[in-house]
Amino acid sequence: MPKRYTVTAALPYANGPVHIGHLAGAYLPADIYARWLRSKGKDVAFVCGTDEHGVPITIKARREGIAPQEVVDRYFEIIKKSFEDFGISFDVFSRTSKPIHHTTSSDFFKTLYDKGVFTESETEQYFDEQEQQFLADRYITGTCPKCNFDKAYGDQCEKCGSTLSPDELINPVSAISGQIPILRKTKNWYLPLDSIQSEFLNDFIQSKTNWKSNVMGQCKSWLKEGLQPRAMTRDLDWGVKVPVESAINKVLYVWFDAPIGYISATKERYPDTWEKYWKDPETELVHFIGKDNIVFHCIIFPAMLHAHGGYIMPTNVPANEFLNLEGNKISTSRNHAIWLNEYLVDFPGRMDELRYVLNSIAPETKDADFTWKDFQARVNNELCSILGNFVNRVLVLSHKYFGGRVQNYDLNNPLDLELLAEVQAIQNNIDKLVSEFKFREAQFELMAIARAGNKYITDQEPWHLIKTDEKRVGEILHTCLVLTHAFAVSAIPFLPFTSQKLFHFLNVNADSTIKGGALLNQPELLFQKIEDAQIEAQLEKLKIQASANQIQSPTDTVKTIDPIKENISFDDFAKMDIRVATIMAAEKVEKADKLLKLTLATGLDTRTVVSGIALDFKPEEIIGKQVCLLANLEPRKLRGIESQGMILMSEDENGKLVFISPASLALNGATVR
Ligand code: B3M
Ligand code: ZN
Repeated sequence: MPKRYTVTAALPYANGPVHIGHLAGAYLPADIYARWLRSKGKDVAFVCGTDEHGVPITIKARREGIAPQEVVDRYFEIIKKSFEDFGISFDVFSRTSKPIHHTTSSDFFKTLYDKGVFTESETEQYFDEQEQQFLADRYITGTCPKCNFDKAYGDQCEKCGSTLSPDELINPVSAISGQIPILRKTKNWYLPLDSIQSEFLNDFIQSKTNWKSNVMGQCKSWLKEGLQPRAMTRDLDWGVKVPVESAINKVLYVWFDAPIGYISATKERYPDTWEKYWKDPETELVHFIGKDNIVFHCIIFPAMLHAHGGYIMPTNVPANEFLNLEGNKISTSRNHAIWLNEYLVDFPGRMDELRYVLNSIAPETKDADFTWKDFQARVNNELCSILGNFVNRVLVLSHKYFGGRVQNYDLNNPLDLELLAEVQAIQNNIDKLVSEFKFREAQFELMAIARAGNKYITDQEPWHLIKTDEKRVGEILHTCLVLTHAFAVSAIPFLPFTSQKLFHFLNVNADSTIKGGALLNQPELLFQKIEDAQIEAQLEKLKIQASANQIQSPTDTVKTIDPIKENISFDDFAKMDIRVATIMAAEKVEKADKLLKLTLATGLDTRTVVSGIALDFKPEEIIGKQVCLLANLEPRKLRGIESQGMILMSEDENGKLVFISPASLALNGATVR
């Protein structure tokens, strides 16, 4: 039995809030595991924090005209609060911009450097002269040499799926400035993954017999292809400075410093004892991540730790697949997501409901789909009708018949002993499943306790028996209370808020038992039904988010050109009534960063249109502008304002919006065709 556990959850990038996909993918399973270990009395360090380096953060800052530090300060707070709100029980939630992390990761690099681990190599990299910076692979676009798609990225073609390097692109363009980049020489330090593979990684991965098959599959395919040396430094000015004198304007590769962030966070929280969590062979190290992070945690980080020496290796990396939303990929850039902070505005206090549903459908072995209808069904049919109903009946009857006093239970009654033995068996099974990272099945088993209780009370019918055998009713309710307590104990990792409420109703804590003569507290309803109207409102909200985004630049992706849609008839086209109109007034929509409320003179009427252009235009700069308006688009409410039509927009190469306007003054109301 290991002495202690270090449990990590992927450090989220501090360039946006967190959504249900993040929660289901890494943070919820990690929290379930950490809470379960603690409930078994284990020594656990559950560490996380924000990943505050990397190119996307610098791009976002540039687009918003602020410093990267401001971006990460903003999202650190939002992300931290979401996790706290949902009861993610980190022992520390740090950030990689903290000095302790800069020192820790810089020292780590220096150790490898001094040991001669890195190979130095001078290469030619694309450099954007206008922006005076080297370009990360993702920020160079050009034509794919394999399929001719003209918006391939420097690291990958999204059309044919080939892995590329920037020098393979035909006609490369900087995605930051739109300029043609030049090649410039630069020196970087490489981790020789090829030699570390033969010397260590092959055996390391081979020895992992209990890793999930989705994780093992990816690892084996990387190793089979053969690893290549990978640069651990980058030409950038945002990040941890490379601690080598000749390195000017270079920082550590974000994937070098980020995993060291787990170590820095542990150091911050346990300055005197952190080493036992990272260096004692009796500690188990478990990383919870999404599938896109597998190579970094299973191959590159272990290679770094091995090259450094003195550290333990991950015991397991139970990575999850992806969660989709209403049948489509969750997308930050298209705003197709349920943001945790927004969920709590719409469903205040209902954290366990989301935890429950996300864990019920967790993408443990394959991608899964969250739908609002399914959310409603699971909350109403499982949490309300089974668990809530059972607990309510037990507590209400205990108060009604016995004034909330627990009656004495006859331990010799075989019927009830059988039930409690069944519960014990279920609890053992839950432990087994959690220890194997099968949280979804474990929670299903947890509900088996509630189902067994519900069936028992229905079969026993204490409401009939009370007329003839009060003593027996006391025993039945005592049995139900013992079962409720068992449920509450086993529910701690999954439904922490509910479990607290149950302990309160039962007036005992997790370690004590239900005793005859004890007094219960007054119960309240555990769960409320989710109404159809609430679900419809959420579905409508997703539609609005998507439509407000259709005409607005993605803020965190490089612009790609959409393929031509299917042919339509002229009649289809003629159905659209597009008119010239002039913007007479414009103002920001409160609490919606992206929306402007426009007043348009259409030649026929004056109307209001809500448009998702506020990130690219200030109200004052567009007044008086002639635009094209889709005038017969069905009116729709956006943030409570009725929008009567849609302004036609396009984008420039950087994804900034541009108006589709008449080339010279046209008549308001004139038809566009
Ligand atoms: N920030 C990537 C991600 O959020 C990255 C994880 C770092 S874990 C050390 O997917
Ligand atoms: Zn291609």
